[in-house]
Amino acid sequence: MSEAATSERIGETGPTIRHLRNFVGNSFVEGGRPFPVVDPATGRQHATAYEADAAIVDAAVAAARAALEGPWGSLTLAKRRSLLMKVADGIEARFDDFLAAEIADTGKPHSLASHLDIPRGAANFRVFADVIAALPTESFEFDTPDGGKAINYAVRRPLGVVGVISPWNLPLLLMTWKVAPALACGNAVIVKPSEETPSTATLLGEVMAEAGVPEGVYNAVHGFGPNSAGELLVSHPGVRAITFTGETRTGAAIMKSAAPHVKALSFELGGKNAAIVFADADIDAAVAGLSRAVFLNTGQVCLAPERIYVERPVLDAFVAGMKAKAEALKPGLPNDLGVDFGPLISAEHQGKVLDYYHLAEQEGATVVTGGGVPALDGEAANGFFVEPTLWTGLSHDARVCREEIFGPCAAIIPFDNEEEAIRLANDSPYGLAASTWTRDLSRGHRVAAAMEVGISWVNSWFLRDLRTPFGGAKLSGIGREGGAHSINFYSEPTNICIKL
Ligand code: NAD
Ligand code: 6OD
Repeated sequence: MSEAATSERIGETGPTIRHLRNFVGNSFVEGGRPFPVVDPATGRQHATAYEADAAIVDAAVAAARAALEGPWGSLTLAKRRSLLMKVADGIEARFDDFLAAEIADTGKPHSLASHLDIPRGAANFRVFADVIAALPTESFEFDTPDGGKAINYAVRRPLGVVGVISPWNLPLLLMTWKVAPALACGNAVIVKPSEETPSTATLLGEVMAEAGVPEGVYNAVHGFGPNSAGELLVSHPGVRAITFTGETRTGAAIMKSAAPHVKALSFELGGKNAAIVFADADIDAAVAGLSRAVFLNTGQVCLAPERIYVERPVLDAFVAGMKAKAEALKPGLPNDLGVDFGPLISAEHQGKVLDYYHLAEQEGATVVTGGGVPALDGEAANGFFVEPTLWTGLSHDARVCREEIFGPCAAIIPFDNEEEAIRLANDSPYGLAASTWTRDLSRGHRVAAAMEVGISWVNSWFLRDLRTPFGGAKLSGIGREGGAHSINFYSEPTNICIKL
């Protein structure tokens, strides 16, 4: 890394504005239009990132290609796996730097980033280093028409240069969830993190270089979507595949840009997830589990339920329990003692969520709690906070119950029987996740399997085993990642048929 071109140490504290350069071929490169990166907890700029132009994206693609044709392409699986483990070690060795970077970009509470985001960043590399080692390839022996025998077996080749486009809600977690399996399969990647949260992708560049990952294997370009780094990456003829997490309509735009080159696509998109609480459920457990589900990361989790269907006899008890949990949350600055509720990502997103809060009232909601902006002192007074919010009295057909809000809010709606609950939960253009709460084992299996979603939890939510298929049905995605599913996406099988 050249001295002049490295980013300033991201872990520094204080009023310094950090400079987040594009990372190409294991160096931070000069150039690109500067844009501000804002701390959502205070509304203040904390960094300047540099928007990659066509020349920088071209350079990243060239570096990635050179890596594939050079040392990376000929590395043994054992050496690749060992490098992935070193990257995981590197993230852990610089845990505090990653924590500071993620907190500065997102404003999320220290307790959340330190327990979820950063540990998962490291775990993603370890898990996929193990998955790739344990995965068998298929093999079939068969009788040939001439009375002889032949054997088929498949070998996996990398796809080539993979573009990773990630969102702002769990920046390091969601980016490494794709980078790790892509590298395990021997690809080279170009990451385009969200313009709101470019810090940890930049820092990961430093860790990759420190771990000894060859030049060009990991590149990070900054910028926006349309007419910017995102679109340049998606439409680049040298990029073979795009793996994307974000909004459904962005996925549609990416499909269009990728179409002329018939790129492989993996999409993890938006949701309008349902939870179902039966009268036989452990209501305290349902309240604990679903209050976490609705409010974790200020509701900015794609899997969060924004519709909760509750069997009528336990409606009042459930609503009272959820209200108490919402009102116990403490909003504020990420590092302040006891703070467990952060801001939304931007002033724009705060405006969008508050518009839905107003719409809910216009659509006839009873506001159980919240509905506005919390009164905060000091620096947090300029942060992009909203109150945790619950509604009753909304019709299942209300816009608030059909459109993804991506905020800390949910509508609680009564139902009278299992069939009605299943029908209401499935009546959505989205199909990402569901969460069913019951003590009846048979009902748990039955209802979970009836959900038209990619991930169906029973008596839990966001309980993750990274070997399992992850993705969405309907408008919530294309394909599955996780375990062998990731390896299948990030590699190209070649079947070899040998006449014996
Ligand atoms: P977004 O779609 O606005 O942006 C995601 C990324 O795409 C960003 O890096 C952005 O710069 C880039 N982008 C935007 N337009 C582009 C274009 N035309 N070409 C190339 N790149 C483009 O999403 P967001 O606001 O960052 O994230 C929130 C959304 O992500 C929500 O809808 C949420 O449900 C979804 N999400 C889904 C999952 C999942 O696993 N299914 C996980 C997290 C978030
Ligand atoms: O846990 C994961 O692997 C994952 N992709 C989570 C997505 C969360 C959405 O916000």
